[in-house]
Amino acid sequence: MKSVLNVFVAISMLFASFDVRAEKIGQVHGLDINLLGMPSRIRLENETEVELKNGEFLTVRSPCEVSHFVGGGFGWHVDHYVPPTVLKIMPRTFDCVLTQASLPAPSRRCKRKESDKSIVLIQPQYPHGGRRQVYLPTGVLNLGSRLTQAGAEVDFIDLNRTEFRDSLEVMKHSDVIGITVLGPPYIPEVIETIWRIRQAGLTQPVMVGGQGVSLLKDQSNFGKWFDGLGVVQIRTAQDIAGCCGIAPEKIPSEYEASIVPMLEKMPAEELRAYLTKEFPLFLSQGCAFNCAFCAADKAKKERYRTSESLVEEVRWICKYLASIEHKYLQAYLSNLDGLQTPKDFEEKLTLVKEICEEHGIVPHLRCLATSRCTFKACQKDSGLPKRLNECGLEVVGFGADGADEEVWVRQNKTHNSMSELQAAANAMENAGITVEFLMVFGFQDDNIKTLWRDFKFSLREAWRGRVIRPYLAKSQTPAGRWQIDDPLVKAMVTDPTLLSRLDYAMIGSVQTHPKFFHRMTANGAYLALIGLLAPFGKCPTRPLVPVPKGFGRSIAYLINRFMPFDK
Ligand code: B12
Ligand code: SF4
Repeated sequence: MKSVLNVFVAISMLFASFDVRAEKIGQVHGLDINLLGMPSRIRLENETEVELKNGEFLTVRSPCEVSHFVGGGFGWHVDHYVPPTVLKIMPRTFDCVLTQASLPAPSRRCKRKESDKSIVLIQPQYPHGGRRQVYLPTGVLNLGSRLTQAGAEVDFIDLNRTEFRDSLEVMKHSDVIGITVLGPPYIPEVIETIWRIRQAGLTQPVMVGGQGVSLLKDQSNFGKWFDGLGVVQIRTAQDIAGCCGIAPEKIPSEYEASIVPMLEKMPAEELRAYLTKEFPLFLSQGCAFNCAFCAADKAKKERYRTSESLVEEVRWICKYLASIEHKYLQAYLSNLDGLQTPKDFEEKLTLVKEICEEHGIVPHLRCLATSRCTFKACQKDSGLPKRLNECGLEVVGFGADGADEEVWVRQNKTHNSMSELQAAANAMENAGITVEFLMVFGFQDDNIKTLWRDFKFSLREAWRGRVIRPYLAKSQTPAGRWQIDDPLVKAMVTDPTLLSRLDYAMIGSVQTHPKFFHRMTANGAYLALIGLLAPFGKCPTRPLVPVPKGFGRSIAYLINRFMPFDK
């Protein structure tokens, strides 16, 4: 009888925010009324308000109201709340008296200010063809969690999911607006977004951060591109602190933060959209090598995030996936070279696997790696690939990038060797891991001979069962090789809309491949590879086309609109 009452109470509590008046309740078991990270707010008779975070409990002995936080970063909201399907009844007993008189739910559009600073972080729309790419923006969510931990009230808007005009209200109520730039192709889109924000009459400071702007070789470019928009370029945690008016020591580093505080604020349908397909899982940052064309956080020792932050994040995600009966966790690991620090890599993947197992979830993981470090790691420990595969590692992408020793020397990629590339690929395949070769080719100084060698290599490797990811090299890129005297660089500094042409999936244009014959041959090889391999499922890359200013604009726009996203 008692257990029936408990279940009744549990259900009443979960539905409590739906205008249901609950009866006076006697003794009940403690309930995880916060399951799935939807915090609950209890308002007691004496007007005291208590907020419960995931997994926290409260003994209530007087009448109270219960409301749930449903997210989107917009505040307390009741209407759209979908009760979680999993209900946990904890084995502890509490005295609990609950009455429900329905809190006046503050709307998403009119949030309550609970901390000194309110910040809204924005993921811009996908930059090509007016499309919307819904892909968990781990970087900006990681930042959001850091700021939340520092005491700010952080909202998040993904312009791939929310219309610009619908997000203005939230922006209006924020002290600072932050926009993320993943890479150079996003810069024109971000400039346009900020311009629209200013057009709408919003005057708050806008901070622009993310790897697309924080690692610029020539810092003066930022000022030129964002001139007159009232923005602050963010490169360091100090810059963030300064712009948000938060003491720097209050902001934890990205390595200590989990994205859980931001996930907790998301509405159910947003969580589902992001987490039931592949999402980026932050494990480490940094690569010890220094390839000339690469714009990543390179030439520095790889650094891993803390196990605590990883466990918190993965556990929350697994719990969520289990609750919606989704059986897989599909992640793209952030490592620039997964096998650079093999001990840490295995340790983190083991944690991921263990947590997944606890929740009946199967991990499907992919990462990038260098053949050098993979070869070395496998030589030292031949059982490593098998163990990684058992942890869920299913795909490894090696940067073959030209697959040509002459090109490797020019690109300072001499850690690659043909024999090690093959040995590393074989070691992975023998352990059941799919091998992908990333083929960045068509650099400015490539010639017909090197292009032909790249082409032959790709076909041969695809024939052997490997997946080829061709990309068209962009010899100048703002955070990589960026020679200020180069006319291409000068043109892009003057006209930032050209930066969208730096997308690796885009065919070469006059702005990236100025020599006619070189452009034709490089584009020809790129398109031919995709055309030959894609029908056999051996090439996931799809070409984007540059959008010209005049005639042809609509056609190019349309082509890009229908191109599958590059992941
Ligand atoms: C996952 C991923 C993706 C995902 C998208 C991820 C997403 N939306 O967040 C996908 C697969 C879609 C993707 C696409 C691309 N990517 Co990518 N991607 C990555 C990867 C592997 C992990 C990113 C990550 O989660 N990092 C971990 C988080 C914690 O770090 P973070 O993102 O840098 O965020 C921190 C800071 O930058 C900062 N920050 C971030 N945003 C903001 C915003 C504000 C306001 C502030 C203040 C601070 C701030 O705070 C965060 C920490 O708290 C990185 C490699 C890497 N190791 O970072 C490459 C990387 C970021 N990608 C890169 C590039 C170039 C691209 C493409 C442009 C490639 C292309 N096709 O040309 C495309 C994007 C265009 C397109 N067509 O989609 C480059 C960027 C280089 C550069 N400096 O410009 C990287 C470094 C890869 C590389 N080897 O060069 N990518
Ligand atoms: S291309 Fe790969 S190996 Fe080279 S510096 Fe960049 S991340 Fe490191």
